[in-house]
Amino acid sequence: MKKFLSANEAVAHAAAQAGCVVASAYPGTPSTEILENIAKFKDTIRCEWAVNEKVAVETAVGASMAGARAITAMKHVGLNVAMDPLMTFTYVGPLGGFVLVSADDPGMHSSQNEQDNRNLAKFARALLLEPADSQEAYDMTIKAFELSEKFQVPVILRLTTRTSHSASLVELGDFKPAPHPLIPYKKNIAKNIPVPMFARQHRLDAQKRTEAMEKEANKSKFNRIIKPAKGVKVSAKAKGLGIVTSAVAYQYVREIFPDCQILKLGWTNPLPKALVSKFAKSVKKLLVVEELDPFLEAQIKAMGIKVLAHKTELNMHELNADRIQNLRHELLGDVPKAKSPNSNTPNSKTQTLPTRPPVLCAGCGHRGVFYVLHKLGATVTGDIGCYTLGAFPPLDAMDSTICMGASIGNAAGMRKAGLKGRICAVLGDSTFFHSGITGILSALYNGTPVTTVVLDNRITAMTGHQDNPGTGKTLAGDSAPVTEIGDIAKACGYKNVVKVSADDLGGLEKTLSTAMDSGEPWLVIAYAPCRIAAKLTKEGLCEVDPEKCKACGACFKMGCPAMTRGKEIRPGAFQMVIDANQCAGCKQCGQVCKFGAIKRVR
Ligand SMILES: Cc1ncc(C[n+]2csc(CCOP(=O)(O)OP(=O)(O)O)c2C)c(N)n1
Ligand code: SF4
Ligand code: SF4
Ligand code: SF4
Repeated sequence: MKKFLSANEAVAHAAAQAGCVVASAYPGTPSTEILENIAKFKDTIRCEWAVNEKVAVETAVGASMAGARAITAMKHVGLNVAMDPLMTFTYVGPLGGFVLVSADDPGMHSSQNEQDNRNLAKFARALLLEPADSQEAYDMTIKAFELSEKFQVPVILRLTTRTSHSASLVELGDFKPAPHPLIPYKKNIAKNIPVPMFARQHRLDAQKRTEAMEKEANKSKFNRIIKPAKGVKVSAKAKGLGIVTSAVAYQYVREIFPDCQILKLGWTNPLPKALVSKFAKSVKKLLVVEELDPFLEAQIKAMGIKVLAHKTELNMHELNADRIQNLRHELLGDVPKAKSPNSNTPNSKTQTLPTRPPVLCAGCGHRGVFYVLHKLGATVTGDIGCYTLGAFPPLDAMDSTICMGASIGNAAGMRKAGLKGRICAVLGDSTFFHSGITGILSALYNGTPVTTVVLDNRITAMTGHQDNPGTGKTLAGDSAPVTEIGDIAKACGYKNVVKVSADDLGGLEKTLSTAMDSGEPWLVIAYAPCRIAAKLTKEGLCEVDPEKCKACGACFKMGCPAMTRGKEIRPGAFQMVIDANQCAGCKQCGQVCKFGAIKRVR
């Protein structure tokens, strides 16, 4: 059976085919659809959204320790959150096959950094597989469960945005999803409790295991030498050039260097050194082409093998065929320079195209909070979610964004450092559950007077509206207990816990100014459901009365995309007109207009 699948979908199919029993993940682009697609196999796989990546990994670890095949998935930065259990689980080792999918984001299409998680796989002494397309994602995931059980090692499958989200034909073979039989569980404290006397032995075992894995990597079908196809004319300048490559970089190399020998690596940690040496000896010159860090190149050079140097920058941002063509132009000079390097690097010529900056949706409840924080002149430590868009003009109300959950610690640190004035931490409900609770607890415990605003829209909006402990629903659509953020804050010991409608600008201004000026810790819940998730995009409609609009421009400071410029009634002064197709009728703009020009008409 053949299906047209993205690599994310292929991983889900493979997990089902391999008999995976438990899947736990936390959403994050580009990995989110992996669990969403695994959920389609809920008859055979128990799957759930965890509150963060650490818990997701710990759940999969528990399932593996109980003898079941388990999978977990996350975006690259999610692995930072999950490194603690992973680093020790590589010592303890799985019982049931354990696969962790790390979806990296070269070029930062939707991330705050582009870390190359191959480094983390090596650091953790995990086995690393790097598919170059959906078929490989499928084949490697199935094999990953086997390898994990054979070597008792966590296997990391590293996807990137390009592979995660592009679709190609996948041969699924005899596709019959069924749970793999459990490996019988036996209590074994020497294995599962790495106190120092056991952990020292685990460390030695990990070394031996790495050597055994390397032996097998040298023979693996995922690592293979590819000769130029029959009939391909070998350019005189390309003769004797061999290229080592992996993952999606292989696709660009195959396109631009069809006349060269290629060592395509799919199993990259531990590195199949014998195979690399053999390949290096068979060619006159060796080039390494890989996306992001010189992960393979540094190890190959450390083996004493000479690698061709070049000036073309490859170790930053996403690769593409044009960048590899420029590399060939530099090294061989037998192709022209790419005319328009279709890349997303900051200096790319494509940047001359007009950009359309991302904005909060019309009627989004986050808008009013940022409008008010700007008005109150607060220093705002932000977090990651749709609300990060509050940083941009005209709202211009965020000073920092580091990583999920960082807002509260950042605000506390600023306060401790003696920064004067109003300071406020802002984060979403999903982020609060992910890693905000520890932040408020710490601020309270240490008596730091931080005001924290939780933008409670009852959904994980930014990654595509996933459920979380506040929504009352699980991934499978079953009902779940609703966790109230205010109850958590009160249980932590907060005296000042207030819930305000995020659409009520007056109420927000009063509450936030009182909170920030009080010298005490406050938790303010700004509540308004995400209009897209709750399908409230046509809840109502507001209109501007042209007789009353004085073109003062105040409402434009809200940056709602439903607002457009109307008639110019004085030079440079435009009336506001509401686009009826976009307006959600939230009435926020009406609260800003001093002339009563904006009315809700429906
Ligand atoms: C460690 C980590 N995991 C996952 C993500 C992906 N991600 C970005 S924002 C976000 C959550 C957004 O939900 P919420 O805080 O409720 O804000 P909303 O988008 O709903 O406004 C997630 C999961 C990330 N950036 N970092
Ligand atoms: S998706 Fe929801 S939370 Fe995100 S900007 Fe739109 S309305 Fe706001
Ligand atoms: S705030 Fe009122 S008067 Fe000013 S531009 Fe907007 S609608 Fe017109
Ligand atoms: S009421 Fe105003 S702020 Fe709300 S969606 Fe309509 S135009 Fe935008």
